[in-house]
Amino acid sequence: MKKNRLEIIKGDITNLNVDAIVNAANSSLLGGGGVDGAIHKAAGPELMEECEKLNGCSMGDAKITGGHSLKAKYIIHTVGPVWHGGYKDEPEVLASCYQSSLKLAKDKKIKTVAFPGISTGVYGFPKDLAAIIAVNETRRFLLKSSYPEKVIFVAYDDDSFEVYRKILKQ
Ligand code: AR6
Repeated sequence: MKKNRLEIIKGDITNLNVDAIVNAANSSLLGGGGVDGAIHKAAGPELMEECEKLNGCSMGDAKITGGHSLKAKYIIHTVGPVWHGGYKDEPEVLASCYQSSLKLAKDKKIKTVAFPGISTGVYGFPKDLAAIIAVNETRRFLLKSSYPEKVIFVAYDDDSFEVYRKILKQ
């Protein structure tokens, strides 16, 4: 796999000029705080109208909508696990979020997709373990698929950026 298919950016995912951004949603898909709130605010009220028709989403799964007022054409909504200490299959569920989201991107022939750190905010998943899972699952997926062409990991703060940087070096 070419190295440049993975990238890290520090900043706000809602501003990115990519084909799809991933939302760290909850199973209602009807909005919330954190990155979910920021995405709904930036995408505008039509996003909520579209989400209302989706009938929610299971943990570890993903659903796709339009990007509405965002630069991104699509939003992939995935529902991460709440961290309970690691003994409730949280790593496997998080891995499934990345696999399900990347599969949707592949099916739509999406070229560039940006992920926030799914579950690493209010859901409390440790950031370093989450980043290892994010990078490993993405590498595994890209080895067998030419879409998406590029995956961007969006770090919202310096600490998260450093965590991704170390893992991507390996
Ligand atoms: N751009 C990029 N990353 C962001 C942004 C942003 N604009 N805002 C926050 N982050 P969280 P979760 C980072 O809490 O843990 C919602 O209410 C943040 O620093 O948004 O999966 C949903 O509706 C953190 O690293 O999502 C669910 O109920 C990461 O995004 C619940 O929170 C995820 O933090 C999901 O919790």
